[in-house]
Amino acid sequence: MSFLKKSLALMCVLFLAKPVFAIEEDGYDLWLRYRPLDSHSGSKLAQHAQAIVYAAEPSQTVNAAVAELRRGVGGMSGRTPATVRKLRDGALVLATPASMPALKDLNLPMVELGTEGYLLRGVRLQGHRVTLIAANSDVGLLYGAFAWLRLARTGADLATLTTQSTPKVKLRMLNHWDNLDRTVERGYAGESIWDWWSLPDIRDPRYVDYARANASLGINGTVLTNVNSKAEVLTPAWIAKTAAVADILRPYGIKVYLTARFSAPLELKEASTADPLDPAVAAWWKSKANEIYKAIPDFGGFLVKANSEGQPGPQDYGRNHADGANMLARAVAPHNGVVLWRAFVYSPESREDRAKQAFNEFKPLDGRFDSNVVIQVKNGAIDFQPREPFHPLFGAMPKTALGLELQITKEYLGFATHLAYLGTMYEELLKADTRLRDVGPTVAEIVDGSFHHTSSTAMAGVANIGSSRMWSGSHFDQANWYVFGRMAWDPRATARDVAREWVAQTFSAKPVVVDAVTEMMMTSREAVVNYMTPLGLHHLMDTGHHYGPGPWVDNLQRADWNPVYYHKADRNGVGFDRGPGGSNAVAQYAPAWSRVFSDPHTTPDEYLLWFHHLPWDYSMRSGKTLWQEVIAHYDAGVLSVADSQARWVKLKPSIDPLRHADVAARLAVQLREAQWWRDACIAYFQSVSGLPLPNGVRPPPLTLDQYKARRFSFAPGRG
Ligand code: GCV
Repeated sequence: MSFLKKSLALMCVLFLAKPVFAIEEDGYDLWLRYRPLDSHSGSKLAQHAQAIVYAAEPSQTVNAAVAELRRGVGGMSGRTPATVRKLRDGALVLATPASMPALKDLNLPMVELGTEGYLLRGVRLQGHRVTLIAANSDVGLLYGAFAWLRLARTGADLATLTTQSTPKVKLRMLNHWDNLDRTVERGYAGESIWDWWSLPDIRDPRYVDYARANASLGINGTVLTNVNSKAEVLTPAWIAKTAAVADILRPYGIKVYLTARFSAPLELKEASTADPLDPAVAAWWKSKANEIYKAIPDFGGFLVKANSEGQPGPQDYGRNHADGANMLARAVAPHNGVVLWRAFVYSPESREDRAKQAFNEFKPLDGRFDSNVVIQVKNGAIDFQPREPFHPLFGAMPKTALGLELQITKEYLGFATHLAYLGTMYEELLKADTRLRDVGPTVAEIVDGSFHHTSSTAMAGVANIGSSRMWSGSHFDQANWYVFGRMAWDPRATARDVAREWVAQTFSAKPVVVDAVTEMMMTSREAVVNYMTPLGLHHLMDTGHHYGPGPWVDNLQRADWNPVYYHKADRNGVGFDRGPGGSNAVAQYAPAWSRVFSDPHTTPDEYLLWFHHLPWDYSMRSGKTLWQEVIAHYDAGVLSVADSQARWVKLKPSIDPLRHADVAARLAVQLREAQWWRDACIAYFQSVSGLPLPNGVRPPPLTLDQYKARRFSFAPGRG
């Protein structure tokens, strides 16, 4: 063979060996990519979806389900199924008892499915072998269609399919912290997705994709506006804009909600007070609710932040949270609306440990809220820190509907630049045993209502969605939206399973990719805890933007806004004493936990400095001193990011170049910033402890003053 021929042959081999990615992916398609399967899998898939059958006149929701199935099957197999009315072999059949009376011959467990559940099963129906997607409602069919596509994408055997699922939580909601000027408080994904200026006339097609993505997870409600939003959102112009969004989301089973500023009647100059017990105020809210429901008949209701961080509330008039919540609840009750009233409260005047205040205010009100009020409680008692013990209100209000609020956007876990998969954090919380009995209930059993037999159940996630092309600011942050939705549907889902299915749909279903990326995700949150706030430390971030370390900050107007309030580090030790000799926050937990948390020797290491102030030479379970252990955790956090970075490099041949490069760039930033957190915190704690660094520990490269001098006027996410 001539040299030229040999070179050409070699080039051909190299070209063929290199994976060819059909398109550069920018992340817009999320986990709903439906890229072509290999030809064998593609034709197997097509065999099970030779046509889509719906036997009755389709609603908008059924049309959405059919369109998704056509898009998905077409994308994955190259063959887009026709939509027909009559049964045929190999069809995918969408059926409710109303659309197909013959369903009853199959003796399916339809009652178990409730109003939103679905069932997927290969059956013989009137002589035809078909795959059935059955539900009691159109939205159940839509959820079933998405579930079937998910299973197809993740390699399930469609021939032997038999599965059913019902959501365990009734309200599965996103909370947008989006302002009316399109800034997003704690948003790291660009401007608000809601283009308020152009609504209601211009309806961005992206809203439909937003609805599809949420429906694919079973999310059925969205609060469009920030809990700190202006009262203006309740004026006619905004109601019209909200109605336009509601029209787009409705076919996907998603209701819209708005935030209600408690002082709205006063601020809009339509009342002389906002006192909830004043009949004129109650009448104002009633008429406002009527006005909204006229425009949006299925409006979900209001989310309220009251008497918290400067927001107005019933306490401004000497009333309590129940007075305020019930007054609003009565305005929406005739329309089946709900009031989600947040328990995230801490007072500017109180000198009580901030971690205790919500419990102190809400626990005495147990049983005093109307049935359409849900008290929305953050996962922990401070504020979405990388790790917090579960909020003591879970289990403490048996006569009240308690909803769970999680943060999907990563205000305290590295914004959209750090890779931190929150599935493990959510799972840790949901599985936490409240120990009200010898064993259980878990937080999940409180939240899904199974323990206290509550019917109004809710899980809300503070959205990480913006107008960024990749929606959540980074590819991996899409996984946090995804896992929130999957766990709101089923709080017992595991972080690992959800990660695996997300990776398979988002990057590739090849085991080498799924295994490696899942591993990166599963270790990522613990890495962040370690390089930011190990061993129960919390609230060490810098001021305002909350970007980067600021353990030295001690000059903010309110004591409980300062990191020094939380770590209390000095020459003698570190940590917040919440035991019986300290703030006694431990007493807010069930006695079994209270005992465990009262003693540093029984407190789990991960909560040690949350509950105890301990000397630097305190002897840890590992045999190290506390000082050595703190440093070891900081180092472990940095190392873990480096490991993930190395794993990602190896995946280069299996991931499309655009997304691979973007993630690689972010991991490089994360490694640099993990190092920065580690160095700055060690420099600070060393300055207060006066201790030498243990042998072999690398000293921070800069002086403490140099870390303190860093300023970030450009950091995103301020409200
Ligand atoms: C929407 C924290 C955040 C605020 C947020 C608040 C809340 O304090 O930093 O941006 O305000 O929580 O949950 O209300």
